Amino acid sequence: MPKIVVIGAGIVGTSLADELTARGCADVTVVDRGPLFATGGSTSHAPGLVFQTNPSRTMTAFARYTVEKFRTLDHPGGWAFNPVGGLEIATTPERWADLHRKAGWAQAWGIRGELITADECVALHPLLDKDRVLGGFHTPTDGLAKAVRAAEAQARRAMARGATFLAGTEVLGIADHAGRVTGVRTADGVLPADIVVCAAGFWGAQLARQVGLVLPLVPMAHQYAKTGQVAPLVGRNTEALEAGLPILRHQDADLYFREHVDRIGIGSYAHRPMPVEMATLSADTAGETMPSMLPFTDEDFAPAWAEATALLPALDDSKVEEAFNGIFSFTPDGLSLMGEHRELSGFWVAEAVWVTHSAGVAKATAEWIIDGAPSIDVHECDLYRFEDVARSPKFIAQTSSQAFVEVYDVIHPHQYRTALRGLRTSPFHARHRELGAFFYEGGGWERPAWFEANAALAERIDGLDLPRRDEWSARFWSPISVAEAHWTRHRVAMYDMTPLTRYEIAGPGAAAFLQRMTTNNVDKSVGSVTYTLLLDHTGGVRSDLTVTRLADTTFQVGANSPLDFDWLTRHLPPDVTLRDITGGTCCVGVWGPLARDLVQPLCPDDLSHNAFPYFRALHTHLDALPVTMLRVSYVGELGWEIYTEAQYGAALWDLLFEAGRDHGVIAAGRIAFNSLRIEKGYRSWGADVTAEHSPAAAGLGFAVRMAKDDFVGKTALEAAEPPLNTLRSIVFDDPAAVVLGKEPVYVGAECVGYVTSAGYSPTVGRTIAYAWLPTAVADGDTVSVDYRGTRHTAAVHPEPVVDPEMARIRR
Ligand code: FAD
Ligand code: THG
Repeated sequence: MPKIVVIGAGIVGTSLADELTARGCADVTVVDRGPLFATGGSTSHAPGLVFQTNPSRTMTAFARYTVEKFRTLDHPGGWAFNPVGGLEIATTPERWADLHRKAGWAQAWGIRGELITADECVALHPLLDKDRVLGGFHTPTDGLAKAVRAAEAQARRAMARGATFLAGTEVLGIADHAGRVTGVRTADGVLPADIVVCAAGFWGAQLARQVGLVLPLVPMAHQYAKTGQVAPLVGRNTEALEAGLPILRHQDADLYFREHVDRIGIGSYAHRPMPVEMATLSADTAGETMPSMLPFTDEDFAPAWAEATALLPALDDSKVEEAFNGIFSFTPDGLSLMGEHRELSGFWVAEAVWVTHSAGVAKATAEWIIDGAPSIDVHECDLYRFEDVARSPKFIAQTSSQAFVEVYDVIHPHQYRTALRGLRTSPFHARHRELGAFFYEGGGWERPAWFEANAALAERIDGLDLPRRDEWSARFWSPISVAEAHWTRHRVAMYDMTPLTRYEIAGPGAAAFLQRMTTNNVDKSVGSVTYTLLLDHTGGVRSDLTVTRLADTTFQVGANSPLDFDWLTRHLPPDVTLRDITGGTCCVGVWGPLARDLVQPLCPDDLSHNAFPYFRALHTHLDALPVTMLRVSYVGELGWEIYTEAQYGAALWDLLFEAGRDHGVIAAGRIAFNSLRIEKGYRSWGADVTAEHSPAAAGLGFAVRMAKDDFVGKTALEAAEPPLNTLRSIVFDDPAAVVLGKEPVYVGAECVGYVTSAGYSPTVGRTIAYAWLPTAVADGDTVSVDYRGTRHTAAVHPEPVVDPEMARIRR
C-alpha cells in the first residue's frame, strides 16, 4: 500500500483520509498548517447548506453521497447533518419555469423533490412573504452540514484505522525525483510519500504552481451575515439543533438563508466579484479572524439586505450583527478539479470542492488513486478538461468571475460565454460572417450554429414544415437549422469541421500503440480509416475516435477533447510521437447526395464509390490545393471530410463554395449537424456516453474486436455482465415536442432514465433524443419525458432511425 500525504485538513482532506483508510490504505498522513479541526480554511466557517440538485449528474451524485455519509457520522458535539430539507423559491415567472427544469434534474438524477405552491412554501417556511412567492422546489433530503464536525468525525475514523493528522505543519514545497513525488517539504524536513494529494482549498493553486501545474481556480470573497434575534424564531430551535426550517434559496436575488437558533444567516452572491489577491491574506491561523475571512464590506451588502427583508419581512426588526467576507474557490465552469498531475506522478488534486460535494469527490478520488478509475464518470471535473486557450491567467480570472456572477442565474443549456470570444477561428471564419453565421463558442472556437444566408431556403423546400418552439427552446436556435439539415439530406452542404480535435501519431511504435490503446483493429492498409474506442481498464468508454493510416508509421486521429490527448500522452511509449495538429490544419465536411458531383470535377483522382470506398482516406489535390480526404460522415451522408493546412483553408472554402454554386451548395451549422448525427444513431462522447458506460451499453459493441490481442479494457469486457441500462433512441409522438437534454424519462409513473441529447429530425418531422433506459424496455415501447413540467410521449425506436441500410452513405 502506498504512503500517502494529504495537504489540508478541511472537509476534503479529512473526507479523503476516511475514504482512503476505508479502502485499506492505512499509511495516510494529513498535514495542515492550522489547528485541528477549525483550521482557518473555508471549511471552518462554511454555513454548510447542502442543496443537492445540480444540472450536472456527477455533481448531484457527489452531493447525494455526501448527504448519505454525513447523516451517519457520529460526533460527540452533536449532529454533522441536519436534514431540514431544501426550499428554492421562485419570485419571477422565468425562475418558476426553471424550477420545473430543476425538478426534472432531481428526478433524473435520483433526488426526491417536488414543486410546491406559494402556500405550501409559506407552510414550510413561515417567515416568507407569500405575496412575493410564485412557488417553490422542495427537496426533503437536503439540509445543513456542520462542516467542522463532519471533518472531525471523518478524521477520527481515519485515525482509528491508522491515519495520522499533523496540525501546525505547513507544506512549503513538494519533493520529487525523476518525475515522481517523493514527499512534502516542511520546516522540519521532508515528509516522505509515494502519493501527495493537494486538498489545500483555495491555497491549492499556489502549491500546484510550484510543481508546474496550472489549477484554474480563483479565490473569491463571498458575503455571509448573521442577523440579531428574529422575533418569530425565538423559542423555535434548541441551541443543539440550531435549525428546523428548510434551508432557503432566493436565487432571483442571489441569496440563501439558514437559521442559527433564533437568528438568520444570509449568504449573498449579489455583489461585485471580489477576487482575492493571495499575497494580501493573513498567514495567521490561530487568531480570531481566520486567513479565509476578510472584513465585511457593508456597502456591498446593502442591496442584499433590502432583498432579504423584502422576502422575509420579520428581518426588518433586526439588523446584521456578525458578518464577514469569506473566501472560497471559483473555477471557469463552476466545477471541481480532480486528477493526477501528468508530469509528476503521484501528485493529485481535489480542489474547488464545496462542502456539498466533498464526500463524493473524496470517494471518487480514493477510487481513482487505488483502483485506477473512479466508479462514476468525473470527466466534467477532470483537471485536464481545459483547452490551452482556457489556461491563461486572464481567461481563468475572467471566466471564474463570470461563474461567480452567474452562480444563481437561470442558465440556458445552449447559452455560451460572451466574454473572451473570437480566440479560435477557422480559416473559413470571414466567409461564415459574410453568410450571417450565428456563432456558438465551444473549446474556444467560434462555431456557426446556423447561417442567416439560408433564411430563404425553407421556402425552396416543398412540404417542409418548420417546427415552432416555445420561448425557452427557441433561444440560441433558429428554424433555419431545420432547412439546413433537410438540404443536406437532399442536396449538398458544407460544414466547418475545423474544431474537431485531431492528432498526428507517428513513429515506429505507432501502430502497436494504437492497437493496444483502442478496441478496433487499426493495423490495416495505408489509406484505411477505422472507428474505434478508447477504454479505461474497467472497460468504460473514455472516447470514440477515427484512426486514419496516412503512412506505415503515421496515423491521423480524430478525437473528442483534451482528455484524449491527456490519456494518450500518459500511455505514450518512447518510440511514438503525439502531436495536436488541430490549430495548424482545417477541415470542411462536404456532405449530401450531390457531394460527389461537386468535388469530382476538382480532383485528379477517381472519387467513385469503387475507387474511393467508404471509410477510406486519400491524399490528393482539389484544383491546386493539397488535401487529405476522408470518406467519413458524422451526418450520415455521401461525402468527405476534406483536410488541409490552415494556410490553404480560405482558398479551399472558396473553391468548394464556388464549385458548388450550380449544385445549390449551402454552408450549414452545428444545429443541423447535431440533428443529422442523432438521426443516424451516432453518439457524442461526453453527452451521450462517458467512461461510466461499457461499449455494449452505449451501443458501440460493433467497434470492439475481442479477437484482437490485448488492449486496454479487454479483460474487463471479458468479465462483464450484460448491461442493465442501454442508450436508446426515442422519437416523440407530437411533432411540436422539443427536449434539450437531461430531462427525466418515465415508463408509466416511474422515472427510469434520462435524456442525453436531442435534435429535431427533418427526415421524420419529429424530435429524436437519446436516453439511458433499462435494457428491458423494448423497441416500440412508449415512454414519456418531462420537459419543464410538460409531459411528452415518445416511442423507443430501433436504431438508427434514419437510413439503417446505409444506402445514403454507400453509393
Ligand atoms: P479548506 O477548508 O480551505 O481546507 C484547506 C486546508 O488546507 C486548510 O485547512 C488550510 O489550512 C490547509 N492548507 C492550505 N495550504 C497549506 C499548506 N501549504 N500546508 C498545510 N496546509 C495547508 N459550501 C457549501 O457546500 N455550502 C455552503 O453553504 C457554503 N457556504 C459557504 C459560505 C462561505 C462564506 C464560504 C467562504 C464558503 C462556503 N462554502 C459552502 C464553500 C466551502 O466552504 C468550501 O468550498 C469548502 O469548505 C472547501 O473545503 P476544502 O477542504 O477544499 O478547503
Ligand atoms: N470525424 C472524425 N473523427 C471523429 C469524429 C468525426 N472523431 C470523434 C468523433 N467524431 C467520433 N464519432 C464518430 C461516430 C460515428 C462515426 C464516426 C465518428 C461513423 N460511424 C459509422 C457507423 O457507425 O456506421 C462507421 C462505423 C464503422 O465503419 O466502423 O461514421 O466526425 N474524423
